[in-house]
Amino acid sequence: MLSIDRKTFKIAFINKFVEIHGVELKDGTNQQKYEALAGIVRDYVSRTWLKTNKRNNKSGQKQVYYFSMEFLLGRLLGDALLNLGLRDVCKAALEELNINLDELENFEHDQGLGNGGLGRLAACFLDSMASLNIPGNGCGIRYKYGFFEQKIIDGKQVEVSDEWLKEGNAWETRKANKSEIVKFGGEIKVDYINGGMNFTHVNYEPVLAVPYDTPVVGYENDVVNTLRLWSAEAVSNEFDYSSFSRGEFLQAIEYKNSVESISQVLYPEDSFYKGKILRLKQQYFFVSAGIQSILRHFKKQDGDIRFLDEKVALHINDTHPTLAIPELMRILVDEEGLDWDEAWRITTNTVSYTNHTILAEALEKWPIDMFKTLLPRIYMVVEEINKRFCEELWNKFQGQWQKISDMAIISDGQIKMAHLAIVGSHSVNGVAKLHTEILKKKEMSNFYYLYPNKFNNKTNGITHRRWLLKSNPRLTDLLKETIGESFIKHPTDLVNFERFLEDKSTLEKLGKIKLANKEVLTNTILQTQGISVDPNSIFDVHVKRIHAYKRQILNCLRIMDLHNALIDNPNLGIEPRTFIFAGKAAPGYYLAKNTIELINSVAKLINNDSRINDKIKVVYLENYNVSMAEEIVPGTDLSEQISTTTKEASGTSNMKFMMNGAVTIATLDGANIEIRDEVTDDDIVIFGLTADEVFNYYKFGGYNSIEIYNNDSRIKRVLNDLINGKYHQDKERFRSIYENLITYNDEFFVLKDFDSYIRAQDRVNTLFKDPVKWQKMCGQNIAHSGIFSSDRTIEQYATGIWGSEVIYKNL
Ligand code: 26V
Repeated sequence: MLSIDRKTFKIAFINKFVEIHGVELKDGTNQQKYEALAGIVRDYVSRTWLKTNKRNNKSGQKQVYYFSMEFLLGRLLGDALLNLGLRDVCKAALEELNINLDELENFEHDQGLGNGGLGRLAACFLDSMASLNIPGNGCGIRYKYGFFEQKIIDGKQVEVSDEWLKEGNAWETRKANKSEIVKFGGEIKVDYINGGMNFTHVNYEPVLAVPYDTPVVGYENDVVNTLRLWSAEAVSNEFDYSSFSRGEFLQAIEYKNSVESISQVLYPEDSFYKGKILRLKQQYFFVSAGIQSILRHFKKQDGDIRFLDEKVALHINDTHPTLAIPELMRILVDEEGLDWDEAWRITTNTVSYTNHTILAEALEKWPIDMFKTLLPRIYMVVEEINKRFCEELWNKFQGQWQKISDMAIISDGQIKMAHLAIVGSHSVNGVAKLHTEILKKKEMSNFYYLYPNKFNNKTNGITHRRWLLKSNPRLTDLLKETIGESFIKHPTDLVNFERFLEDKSTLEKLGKIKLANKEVLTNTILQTQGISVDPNSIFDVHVKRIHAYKRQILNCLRIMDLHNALIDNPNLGIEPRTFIFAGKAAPGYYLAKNTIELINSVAKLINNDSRINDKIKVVYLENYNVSMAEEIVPGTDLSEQISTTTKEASGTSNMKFMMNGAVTIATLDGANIEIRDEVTDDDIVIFGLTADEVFNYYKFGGYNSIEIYNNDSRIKRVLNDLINGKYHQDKERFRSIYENLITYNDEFFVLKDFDSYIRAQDRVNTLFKDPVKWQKMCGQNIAHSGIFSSDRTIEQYATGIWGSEVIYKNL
């Protein structure tokens, strides 16, 4: 932990400001002040960073590399200050200069290099690895444009590119001298030498992979790990100049553009797999660069390649980095000269894989032709892996041709990345108990039968440092006051808070904290949306990616129903509620975009309906991102986790809300089940179909949404309202939603769960009426949230998968 006093900090800040901007502080803009502040924090971090690297090199401890196409970091300044233990000093020093730290922090652009849960999980894991003193590094892509910015115009989502690097990035360091070459296309020349085969890649297109390193600061422990993101650049000497000299100017420019497009933009889809060649290029690009640099470093430290698996763990976040398996094989066999079996032993012992979804449409499968043309040598390696795997299957499942073809890595003209990931790694994990059971018993049951020991569960987690200490200082102070500070290093100590829940004054304080956080949110809603909401109303929050399976439509339909009920009976005994939505839809996902438009139309009608006396309000917050979540979560009363059971692998916002004392309304899906197990049925509101019921419908059929429509007058009314012009002068505007529910038999059981959801919401209404009871529920949620810290998750990965030591104590 750094010990820097206020005065030193202040002087360092002023000096930094002048140094980088060349003007006096009093003449500077807030943007410039932010940059100076980030600059000094970077300086403080750098010293520890260097020390950590040196220590790691010396200790020879196992290194973990977390490969992910996405790292959704959000802002870094606040986290760095918190983890360095400098937040209070910094705040005080800036105050003396009449600068407000919270305001300055807003000048940092969110680092939005991820779509949602999977990318944010990677970011939480980095924080936990550093804080637990695990030598763990991230490896990914430095997209020039992150996840698009969402504008809501006339109620509709419009995508705008995210120019997050426009003002520069204070945290990254370009390491040009650590660049690697990644080879695409071309042909493989085979030579037979001394009875062995030698493979040479010729006529390929080289791409220069340049790493940018970002520090990952551990919590008050003198550890700074590294996130390495790769940027694609043209290999200048070899290509540009030779082309220039031959007068092939355009060709040189074309080459440059095509190369740079690789790390240009993050794909904004997170559930519909499309076999885009550029995405395959992105995948090989960062995996190959990452592995080459890991091995280069390993050998520089005198590592013996035959013992790689003892010193290195490579983790792949979903199937996106699966090419790590054939790439490592290629290097071990072609470049290191190991025989296949030894290379295979090392590779499978080194690689482990996490699955994050069972949605069939998200499974990655690459067409052979595309794959082979782009990655000719890698394709040969995958073919060999497949051949040997199929031999294993033939021995095990003699005559069961269908099963063998179902399990093959290459079949139907495609390469199945999940199969390659399972076969080529020593561990396959799901992200919540139910999800892992579904993988074992259903989605991957054939593989589970073959390799039962590979499969394991690691329920997700969130870093309580960002999602409690940083984002909810008021609650953090109350917790410190009551249970002391041990929960910071041992989050399960939050359970001590349970004892204080009999104490009226603690409950009152809890209520006041929530109100204060809701007031902040109220203000943001007014500033950004021009809607005035009542902070004393129930803040009922549904924020996440917009997807049919997450069922924003179910929520919207019950709001429409509630509005009907209020019109019919203005004296309806409901607590005032503010319905808050936020989230982005994939640009090509029509139904999701239509859902956003519907919510906005419903909001417009309800917010302007004087008959209901402001009892309910609906808000759609534009451009949901990590920083916005940090503001919304602490100000939430009710957390909506209402996915169709079996579809949400885990969910992580459910954990964030819980930790901040929101009550959850949920289906028994993903980690909601484990949250229920922690707080018991008393302190969560559960509704809807169970997993078994859903599977039974899949197996035996029998669900008929029209029947429900015909038998439930409330449903009939709200569904008819979708297409009778009530919510849009163009009656056809929401036709797709209607058709989805009626004509296409409601794939996600929205109508089936409708009644049970409404009754659950009625229970919420009753509970909220009794503030003492409600605050107790909130407190119970906080007290039992410790297990959902990603420190627990990472400790399980470290001991159960990676074989790395976990050292808590400060160095
Ligand atoms: C999938 C695909 C498929 C094709 C195209 C691009 C693309 C990009 C990302 C993904 C990942 C989707 C899976 C995902 O985000 N799963 C979420 O993972 C969270 C962390 O484990 C988990 O909490 C969520 O329940 C799960 O939906």
